[in-house]
Amino acid sequence: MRIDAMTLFPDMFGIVRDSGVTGRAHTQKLWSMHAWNPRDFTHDVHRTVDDRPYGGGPGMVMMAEPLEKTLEAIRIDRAASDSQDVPVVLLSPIGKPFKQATASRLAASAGAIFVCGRYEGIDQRFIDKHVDEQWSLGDFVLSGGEIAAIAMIDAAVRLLPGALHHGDSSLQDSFQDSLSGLLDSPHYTRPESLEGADPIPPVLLSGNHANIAKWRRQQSLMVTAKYRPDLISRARENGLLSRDDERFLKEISINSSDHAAP
Ligand code: 4FN
Repeated sequence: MRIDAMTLFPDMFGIVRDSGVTGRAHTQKLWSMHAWNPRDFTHDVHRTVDDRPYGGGPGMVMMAEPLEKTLEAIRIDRAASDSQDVPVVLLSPIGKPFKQATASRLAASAGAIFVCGRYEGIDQRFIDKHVDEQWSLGDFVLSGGEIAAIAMIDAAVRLLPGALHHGDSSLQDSFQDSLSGLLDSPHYTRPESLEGADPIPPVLLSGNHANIAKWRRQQSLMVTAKYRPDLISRARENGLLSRDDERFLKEISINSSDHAAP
């Protein structure tokens, strides 16, 4: 997978290229990261990439031309190596919500070209001509698309085969799509006793792996039902809940309701 990003702050992408799981995957050449600065595709002495909005108003708008030249350079560079065509993705609050399934699709693909906006936004003509998809992380104001792009790249790269050395631990993580669709159970590590904290659930020290698996599943169901009941409904719709799961959910919903027997 090859990721290209158009950004006025290419150094920001060092975070995902060089750290942790994604950094190791990059060293292993499981993916590559190319950050391109539209400022490098200007010709005036000030290296201008923005201008005042037509119609007036506050702030500045990213000009189409430096972005078009950057995109052209990316396409030439991609053609010189793998040549696969990939979508141009704009990170934008009007975009489709980025989900775990979106991360899986990206990870299974040849990559993407991310356009990271700054200032008040981008000349609409560049978007209309060149952008294939718009993705969003959610409804909040960012000062640029970079942090959103970095989050999405992280979510995709960790899914690449071989990215997680401890093979199946991604399968146990929260939100691993369609495997359970449930939140993770709590984790504990040494020391066995911690001042002022409850003891570690004894089942985890029992060495009985069937009981441990059952406890973890029930914890997942409990945490999910409490904090993200929407994910329980979704897991049910996707056929991811067993009859044991349903029995357990019924049990905890009865025990947690306030209706005492008359
Ligand atoms: N943001 C809203 C409405 C209108 C604008 C914004 C906003 C960065 C270039 C876009 C924001 C949030 C989630 C990219 C927000 C995201 C961005 C994202 C983003 C600078 C223009 C801008 C929804 C809060 C009402 C700034 C809300 N996921 N504009 O933040 O790129 O990907």
